[in-house]
Amino acid sequence: MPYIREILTEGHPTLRKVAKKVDPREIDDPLFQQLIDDMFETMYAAPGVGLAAPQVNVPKRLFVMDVNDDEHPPAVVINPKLEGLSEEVELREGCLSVPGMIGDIVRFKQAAVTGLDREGRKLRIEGVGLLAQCLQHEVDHLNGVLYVERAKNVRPAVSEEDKETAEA
Ligand code: GNR
Ligand code: NI
Repeated sequence: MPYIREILTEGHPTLRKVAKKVDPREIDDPLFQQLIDDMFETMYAAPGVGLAAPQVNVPKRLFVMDVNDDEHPPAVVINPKLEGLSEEVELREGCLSVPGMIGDIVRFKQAAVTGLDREGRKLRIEGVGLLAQCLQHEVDHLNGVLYVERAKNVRPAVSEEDKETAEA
């Protein structure tokens, strides 16, 4: 059964480390499949739209996401490679590992990742808006980067709109 894991917060060293590539042979290991299930469970409970493995203290290159739109079902991406596909825009962003805060950050408006799915098959996800933002945010986590070090005007989430960004 999946369980909710503890989400690390800013200051924990795992969040600042470059995560290790997943050996594709590990993907069908029941413990690895359990990790994926637990990451979804943890992300939905938070709630959040994405969660990277280092946030649950697993320094491996994978993340889960569910941006809740019709075109993009929930996904897990293993060993992602990011492509920026457009100009950059400034966006408001939050992170479960920096609770209650938001900031303004420059991101590609459109982006894609390629990688492997939970069965070890190749996958590509491309999109704009929150999906593109989330892809970039999660890949940053795998490189030991928190948005707060690249964002401007990091501040407590006060308005309802800010809180939505901070929480989901
Ligand atoms: O839930 C989340 N919401 C969010 C909002 C704007 C930009 C990025 C994100 S990702 C965040 C979840 C999280 O911290 N993933 O690592
Ligand atoms: Ni985050």
